[in-house]
Order: sequence, then structure tokens, then C-alpha cells
Amino acid sequence: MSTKLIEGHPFVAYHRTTFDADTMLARSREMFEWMNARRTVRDFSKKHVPREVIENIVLAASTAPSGAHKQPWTFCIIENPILKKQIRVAAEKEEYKSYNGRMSDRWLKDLQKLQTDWHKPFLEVAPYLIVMFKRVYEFEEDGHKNNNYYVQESVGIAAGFLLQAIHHAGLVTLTHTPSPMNFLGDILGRPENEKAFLLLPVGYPAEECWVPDLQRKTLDDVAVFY
Ligand code: IYR
Repeated sequence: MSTKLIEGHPFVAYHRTTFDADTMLARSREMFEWMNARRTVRDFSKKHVPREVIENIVLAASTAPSGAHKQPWTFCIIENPILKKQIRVAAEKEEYKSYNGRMSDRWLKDLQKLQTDWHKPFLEVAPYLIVMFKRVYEFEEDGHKNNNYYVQESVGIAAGFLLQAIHHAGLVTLTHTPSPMNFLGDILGRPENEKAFLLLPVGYPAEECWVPDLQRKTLDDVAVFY
């Protein structure tokens, strides 16, 4: 591997496999079709998933680009049924308040097609919960705080990578956002520089698994070519 120093900083030569136009066309189409088959799932099986699969999925997510390569994220992986129960109870408490007063009528109406409510049984059924925390700042060795850069963007991209890795493994997930989410940091004993970002149950779909019949926007709906 060839390396060199630029202004004293190590660089490595980067070589990427490239493809001819036909191969690219086929690969890009296959990738789209594969991603288009992903659905958000709320009906999970209890079936065990090997821990190493989850480790690989998290490693894949952590390859996401991030501001100044700070990788400002922590993934908490919860298998312990007592913790899962605590998380379910706390999430349902917040969600109950959201569905019964905090969310607007328009919002509740928009959610009717998804048929969600404050009950969150999947938080105990799925074999794993992954909680993504964003690391708003880091504690330096001398104890002072340094903000990370583009934290929201970086963690959002890592979440996308995580979803893709979960889907690629043949598993399913849900981007669950109980609101407010502070209870997750409390239950998991996270440090004050970490704020909960997403809660994802991960596992196999239940044998009987239903998802809403949603259509995705077309290319014309979402893209403008200049
Ligand atoms: N966080 C709530 C409500 C909810 C909000 C949106 I926007 C959704 O797309 C789905 C659900 C819940 O998880 O039920």
C-alpha cells in the first residue's frame, strides 16, 4: 500500500474498482430494486439473531462520513429483557401523552394510514434494540468540552447506513422516535454529551407481518435535472 505525508499528515493511495457503463446500469438498478424492497416493520419475531451480525451492522453504520471524521455517534445495543421492558414502559408513557394531546389533529390524521398508536410491544419482542446517540461534544483530556461538527447530518447519514446494513442482512427494523427521548440516556446511563437520536428494534419480521400499502414518489416527483 503506498503512503505519503502531506504537510506531515499521512495519506494512503485509494483505488476503487470501477465498472463499465452496462455493469453500472445493472448494479445501480439492482441496488434500487433491493432498497425499494425495504419496509419499515412493526411486527417482529422473537427469533434470535447472532450477536456478531449486529456487530457487523453497527460497524457498517460507523463507516458513514462525518464532520472532521469525528464519528460523533454511540450505538447502544440492548438485549437484556429487563432493560427492554424499562424502555418500553418509558416510551409508552411518553407516546401515550403524545397521542393524547401533544400531537396536532393534522398530525394524528396523517398517521392514520400507518395505524400507529401509543402501544409499542415491538420494544420487548425484537431480539435487539439499537439506540443511536449523537455525541454533541467530546470531553477533552483536560476536561473541557469541544463541540463536534455537523452532528445532525453525520448521525443521520450513519442511521441511513445502519438501515441499509440491517436490510442487507435480511433483517428488518423501525426508525422509532419516541418523543421526548431523554429517558433513553437515563435508563442506559449515558454521559451528558450524548443525546438519544433514534431507537431501532432489530430482528426478523413476524411470521404474520403487515405493512401499510404505501407508494413511493417517482423520479419526477423527487428529482430535478439541470
Ligand atoms: N413517534 C410516534 C408517532 C409517529 C410519528 C411519525 I412523523 C411517524 O411517521 C410515525 C409515528 C410513534 O412512534 O408512534
